[in-house]
Amino acid sequence: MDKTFDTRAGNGGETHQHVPGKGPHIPEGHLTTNQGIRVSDNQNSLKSGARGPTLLEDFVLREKIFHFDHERIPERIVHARGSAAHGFFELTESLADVTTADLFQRAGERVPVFTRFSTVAGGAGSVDTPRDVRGFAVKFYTQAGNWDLVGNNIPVFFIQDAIKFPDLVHAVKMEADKGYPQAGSAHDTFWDFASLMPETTHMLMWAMSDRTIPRSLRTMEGFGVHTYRFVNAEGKSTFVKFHWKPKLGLQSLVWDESLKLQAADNDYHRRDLFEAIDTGNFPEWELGVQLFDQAFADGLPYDVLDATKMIPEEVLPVKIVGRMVLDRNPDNFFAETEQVAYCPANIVPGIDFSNDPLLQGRLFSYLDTQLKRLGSTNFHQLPINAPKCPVMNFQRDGHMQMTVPKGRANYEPNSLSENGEVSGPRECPMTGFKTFVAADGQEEQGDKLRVRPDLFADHYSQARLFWLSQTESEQAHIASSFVFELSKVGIAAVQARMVANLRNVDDGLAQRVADGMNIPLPKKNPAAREPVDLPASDALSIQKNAKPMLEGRQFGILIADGSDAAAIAKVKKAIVDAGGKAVIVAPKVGGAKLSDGKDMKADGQLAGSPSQLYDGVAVVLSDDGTKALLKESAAVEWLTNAYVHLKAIGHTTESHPLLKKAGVEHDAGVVLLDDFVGAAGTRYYDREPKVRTLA
Ligand code: HDD
Repeated sequence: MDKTFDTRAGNGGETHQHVPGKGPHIPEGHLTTNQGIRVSDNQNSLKSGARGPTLLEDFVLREKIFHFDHERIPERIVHARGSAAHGFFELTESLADVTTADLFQRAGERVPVFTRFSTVAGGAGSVDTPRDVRGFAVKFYTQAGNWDLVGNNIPVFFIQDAIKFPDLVHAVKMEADKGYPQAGSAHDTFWDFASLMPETTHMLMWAMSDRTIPRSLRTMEGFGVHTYRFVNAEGKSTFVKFHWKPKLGLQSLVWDESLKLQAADNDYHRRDLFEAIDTGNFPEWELGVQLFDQAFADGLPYDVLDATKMIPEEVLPVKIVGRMVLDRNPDNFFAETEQVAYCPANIVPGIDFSNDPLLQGRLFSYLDTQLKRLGSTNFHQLPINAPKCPVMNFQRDGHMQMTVPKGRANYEPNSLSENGEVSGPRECPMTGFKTFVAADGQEEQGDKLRVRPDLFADHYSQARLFWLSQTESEQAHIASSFVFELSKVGIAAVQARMVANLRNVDDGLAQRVADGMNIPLPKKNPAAREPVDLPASDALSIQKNAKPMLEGRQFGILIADGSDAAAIAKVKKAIVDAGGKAVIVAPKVGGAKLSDGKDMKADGQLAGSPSQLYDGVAVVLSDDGTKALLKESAAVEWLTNAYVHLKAIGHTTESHPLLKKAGVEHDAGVVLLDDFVGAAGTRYYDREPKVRTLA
């Protein structure tokens, strides 16, 4: 026999006694195959002699490789990259007068939720901070069944009819021949499609705004987008639009920062969500509703069934009725975040669909895609998808049936009970789901036509409303985003066509975009329907609604050998007391020797912890520390980037030469260390004209 040696972990005893890093999540017991057979050796395949061929009979090896080979399932065609968390929804105000939906009856009651946020265009392994719409999907596990509110962080959509969805998605994803770009709309095919489809214009305005570069998943609004219906006990219907409002307020990145974050931390948003929950800083949103009736809808200058339109809060206030708190990270990314299957058709009694043609198409698409993705009609039995209320019906069998139905009764009605009476689960005419039917029966009647209602042809009024609602700085960001994206388009006719469309939104915007690319201002594209003037809405601006605060934000404190120990402790405490997170950054992760002779460990090494990871920075350097860091490009860039990303900078006077080398000029956001916390809760947008040319 060949000479052999034992390669099993530890001393080669039973592996369950020698699991490295054993923690609460590591299962106890013996290692087995999927058939429950104990495995004696998990390091070596079965061979004929130590240097001989591996044997086909090695079922332990074959099973392990077989299972591994099939670990991946098709990624979502859109929204492939996502991050999710468990939590609860708590009703704060009963809506019993307008809906029978069980979760909206009793104030104070909670239902569990699982919420997944996502980018749209990129693949599952792409980055977290491209310019992109974010998905905001909530599964409510109510006592009356699962309700999925599958929304986005923008209240309108690119297209009006589901029949255009495959075209939109083909255009925005990587180009068919090239396989790039990944996770971005700045390329020919997207803008070709967008410029040919003026109905995209309103959402393009949102997409080019800072809404699509959120600071955190915790600082995004969410919207159900479509008009839905509530139905009450009398069968009366009320239209409803759903809104999520983040407790931390709306916050966005600066475009240059979001680009640099793609290098600094691909998982910036995913990590932020996970760490916030892990440290007990539970993200929270308020749920709001806009409620209205048919007469109100008829009086609006836009159609509430058109998903490219929204109703400004100034026209119809958002009534807050509950809150959602995310307080538990998934235990397993694949089993939960990847296998969760949202579907707008998952709806509960008391809520109903409207005739929005985009929504109607979605009702088919999601169930269909889940079958492809999860491979079985029984995907609803997966723990993350299974309702938390009883499920009883006579649907049977299919791939991967996980339950074992008992008895002969697999049809309804049946009289197979012991006493011979009709038995088993029966319909519930009073409490079951009923589609809303208008009393006059008019709603759903009409000829069979492939047309759109008249008001759908107004593609520009709300795009203009959005533009006029922004601050000067926000308008400059929008114009510059158009310039950035269209500058990546190689077809001159597409650039011109897009600018020609923008002339219907605002001539000034179109001119700025044309100037930014240095192309002539094209003739205005004729509008399908002349836009009307709508009053601006302050609620649509991020900057006008900013909530300066340290809570939920993190701050980098740069130290080096010789830094003042007391000053570090003071600024750190002030940040933490104000609800922020303080992160010590030093040239070496082992730390620095401070003024008091003691060593302080760092949380991050300077070269690997650039300032784009933080909402504001404090520089606590001595003369010697400053001198040493003047030769460190990472330190200079740390400050330059914090400055051009419009962040607060707190500093010691000794740090001045470094600030100077980094090009930092004094303004309201560049302050001495003692004033840092007072300045750190916000960005300094009025600094921007000093640091970059905007369109
Ligand atoms: Fe969609 C996924 C949101 C229109 C077809 N969509 C998906 C997700 C979100 C949205 C958040 C990810 C859910 C998750 O985290 O798993 N989609 C929207 C919104 C829309 C919208 C807010 C417009 C108001 N979607 C839309 C249309 C269609 C689809 C018109 C098709 C006709 N969407 C899908 C899909 C996806 C999806 C292909 C991909 C993966 C999945 O469903 O589960 O079926």
